[in-house]
Amino acid sequence: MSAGEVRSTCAYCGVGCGVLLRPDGAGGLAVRGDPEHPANLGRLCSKGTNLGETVDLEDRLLHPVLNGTRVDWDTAIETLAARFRDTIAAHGPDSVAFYVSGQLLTEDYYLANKLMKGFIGSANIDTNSRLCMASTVAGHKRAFGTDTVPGTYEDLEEADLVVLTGSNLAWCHPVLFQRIAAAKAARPDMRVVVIDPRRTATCDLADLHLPLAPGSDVALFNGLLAAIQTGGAVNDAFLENVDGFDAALATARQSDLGLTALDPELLRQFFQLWVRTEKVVTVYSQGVNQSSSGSDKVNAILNCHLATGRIGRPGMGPFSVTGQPNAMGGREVGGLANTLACHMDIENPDHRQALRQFWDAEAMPEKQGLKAVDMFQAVGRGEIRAIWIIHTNPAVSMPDADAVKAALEGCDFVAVSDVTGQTDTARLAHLLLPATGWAEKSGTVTNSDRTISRQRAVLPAPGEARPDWWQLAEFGRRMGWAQAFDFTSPAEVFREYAALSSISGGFGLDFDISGLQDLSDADYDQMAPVRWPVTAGRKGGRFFGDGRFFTASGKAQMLALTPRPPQASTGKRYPFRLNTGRIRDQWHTMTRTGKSAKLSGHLAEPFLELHPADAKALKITPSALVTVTSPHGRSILRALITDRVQPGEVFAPMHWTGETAPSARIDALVAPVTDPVSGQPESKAAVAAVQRYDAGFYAFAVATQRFTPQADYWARARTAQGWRAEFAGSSLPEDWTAYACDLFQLDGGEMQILSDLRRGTFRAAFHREGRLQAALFVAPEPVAVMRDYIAGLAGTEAPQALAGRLGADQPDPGPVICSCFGVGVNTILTAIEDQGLMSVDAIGAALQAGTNCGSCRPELAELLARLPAREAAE
Ligand SMILES: Nc1nc2c(c(=O)[nH]1)N[C@H]1C(S)=C(S)[C@@H](COP(=O)(O)OP(=O)(O)OC[C@H]3O[C@@H](n4cnc5c(=O)[nH]c(N)nc54)[C@H](O)[C@@H]3O)O[C@H]1N2
Ligand SMILES: Nc1nc2c(c(=O)[nH]1)N[C@H]1C(S)=C(S)[C@@H](COP(=O)(O)OP(=O)(O)OC[C@H]3O[C@@H](n4cnc5c(=O)[nH]c(N)nc54)[C@H](O)[C@@H]3O)O[C@H]1N2
Ligand code: SF4
Ligand SMILES: [Mo]
Repeated sequence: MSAGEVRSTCAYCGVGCGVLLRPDGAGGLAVRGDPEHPANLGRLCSKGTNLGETVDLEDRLLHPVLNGTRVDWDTAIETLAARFRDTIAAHGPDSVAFYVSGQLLTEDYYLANKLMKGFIGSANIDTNSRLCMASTVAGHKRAFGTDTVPGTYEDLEEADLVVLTGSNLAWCHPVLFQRIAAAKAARPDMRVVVIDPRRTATCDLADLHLPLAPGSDVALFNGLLAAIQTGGAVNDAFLENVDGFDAALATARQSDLGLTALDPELLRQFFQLWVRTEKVVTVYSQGVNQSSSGSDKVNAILNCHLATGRIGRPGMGPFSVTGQPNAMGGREVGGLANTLACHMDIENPDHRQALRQFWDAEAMPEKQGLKAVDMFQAVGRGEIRAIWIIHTNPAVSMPDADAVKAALEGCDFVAVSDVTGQTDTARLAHLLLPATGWAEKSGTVTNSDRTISRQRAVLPAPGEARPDWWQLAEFGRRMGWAQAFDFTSPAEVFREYAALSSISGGFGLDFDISGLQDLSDADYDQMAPVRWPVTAGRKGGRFFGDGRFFTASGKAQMLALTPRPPQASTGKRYPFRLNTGRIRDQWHTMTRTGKSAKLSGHLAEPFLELHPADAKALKITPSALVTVTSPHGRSILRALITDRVQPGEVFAPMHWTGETAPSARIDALVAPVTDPVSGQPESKAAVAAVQRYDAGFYAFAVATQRFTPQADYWARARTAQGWRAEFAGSSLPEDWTAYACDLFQLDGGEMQILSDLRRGTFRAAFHREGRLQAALFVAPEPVAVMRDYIAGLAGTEAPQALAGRLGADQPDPGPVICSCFGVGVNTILTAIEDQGLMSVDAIGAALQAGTNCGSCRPELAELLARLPAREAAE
């Protein structure tokens, strides 16, 4: 670390990479990976690398707003407390709710939970982790007695076989992917298997890819359990510590492997590899959790590790990777409606009593609160009359999102704490509370392997923004619980929390960080990353290698599991299985990554991955738009025709919103169907119909100022010089010139027009003081212009902008693959061809692509593989 740098943690995923931040004194931030952080050892992915592009104040919410009017904090918090107080007085504690987030810091989260469960006296606090980790939490608790991740990141490198199931690690946990890739390069005998209905970027590392039928994971892992037994890999000694083996095996044997729709030879190879390899780690994520059988999928995986005793020892174990930066911390503080703080149980009277005493709590619920889907349905029915939403955007990210929107529209009182007022959810709030953002706030987060890291404020709080923990503590004081919420710093909150964990340790539970309860403010300031548990006698390490579990009997539980298909069946009306998920360079609802031009260049538009055979049958041509309908909603997306998806299956990203592409809010199509055990929604297996969207026109536009097309379909993205948008409509405007003037709201300046009404094409460019302000390209078919090139012209002289492309001798670089150096796909393909490049490293040497953060390396490998008769070498 050099002078002027501050250690912190990346804002995004659960890998929890350490970053070194250097403020430039003008609001900007230089970011690099922390070589000493155990999660990343200096690496960062494209999102972490470009954090500096997301901290400007554009679109920030800078003061509280009540019913559209700016108010001071005193009025804001008093209103919030009064509305909650009155609602509770009239309708009881269960008529209010908090909906929070796995992106809150531990200190924020702890206070939210303490408020609701200890003082309001309801358990109506749930979190977006319900949409994310709930099935894993349920699976862990059923098998282990507690929600414990047994292993550590080092296991991924020490394993001889890494199985990645329902995880697109290359895009969603890129630094872990890079760590595995490096381990495999060093030890080529290491094997990687990817289990995913889609062929993802992660498959570039795979020795085997199993494109299983959506939702068929239980059948697959049941088959594996049976193969473990026939293959002689059952660990009888370890089974002394496990209950339920016989029943689990008997049920597994009856389960039909045909449900996976996998080639028997592929199954044989996978089973053989797993059975024969002692050091195996099974990594799983949302393809497992987000399912109506999510908890069973988790237990089916755990069954195999328990039967073989491959758990909690170096290089072995099941490994649930967490999504959000503090998804793990949220589970620890008891942020879910069915848990208590420090992994204690709401149904356990001893746990409740101990917590009540520790908090000197006024009122404690005895039963679970409403889980996310039920919570918003209760809002819709008017049973929950006041809700405070903190650090999450449910009007976009919840299933049946239009119903969630309608529920919030009809709710008596909605408060939203966010860094921006420009989200689909914030627009529905009566009260908006400005939160300090990632680089402006301090606290702790816990990553996927139980490592607690400090996040540190390096930029001043803008305007009147206040940290989430402060908002919660102040609310608690205004509610009349002055002593219980008398916190003046995150360090004080952390000490109380660490002290509380000694109680759960006393109950013999896993989560115990009592060794950190006496940290001074200075110690907390300096705190280095540390893996829990942290007690007088123990620091970090793995769980369960010793065969001791946290169930009443002390033994692990294997479960007998019967496969269930996704809840909705495809049929004549909705023939497609709609899968949803993430792309490499955007984070969820894009409120932060969407500000970065570099990140927005990778995939600038929402899309639907569709198999070529289906596209052909539906007469959908490349780059056409498609209408996707489900029983719950409708959307319009760009067709991306690819054999990465199977026939009958389609995939759409979850990121676009009313702010960026209103017709692409994909959760409007997802049914509010949940896993019966965990309450986690089935976000990966909706049903849908797909049709060609009959566009009367297609358009592409760039401008230096933000603009919003009026059209059936539009998608807007940031560029280095301004904004770009794709749009399309079924009917043509009467006058394109008037439309263009209206669109860009430019007055004055010069306008150049190139219009061929017979062919339906129209082009306009607006210059002011010799610089291009805006340009519009319209055509009856998807507009063929060099998009990145035109986007780069905004703000320059650009006399030939209307040509839409470089001269014939200058090729189109194509869409960006490497966001760090802005290298386009065509540039890479041409270099591969012309220079005979044979490896990802050779591409890096020739073009720099892939040599900084490395997030695009899987895509570079795929480009190499695309060219016939070549061996792609990573
Ligand atoms: N770039 C980026 N990274 C992120 C995030 C982000 O928004 N952007 N978000 C973070 C968060 S909060 C999370 S939770 C993680 C999520 O990380 P991942 O879970 O890796 O990401 P997803 O794309 O949601 O889904 C993973 C895969 O599950 C597959 N899948 C679908 N159905 C099934 C099935 O039935 N069985 C199996 N085995 N697989 C299936 C999908 O095809 C998809 O490729 O990512 C984190 N990292
Ligand atoms: N169809 C489908 N839906 C899904 C998923 C899927 O795979 N498919 N995945 C689900 C999963 S795993 C997840 S985790 C969710 C994520 O979904 P959300 O949590 O709804 O998505 P985010 O965009 O991360 O929302 C975070 C919000 O917090 C704001 N914010 C940023 N920093 C701060 C801060 O410091 N304080 C406060 N108060 N606010 C801040 C941001 O501006 C943003 O509005 O989506 C779920 N929904
Ligand atoms: S892998 Fe990328 S997004 Fe995740 S914590 Fe590391 S740098 Fe941040
Ligand atoms: Mo998540």
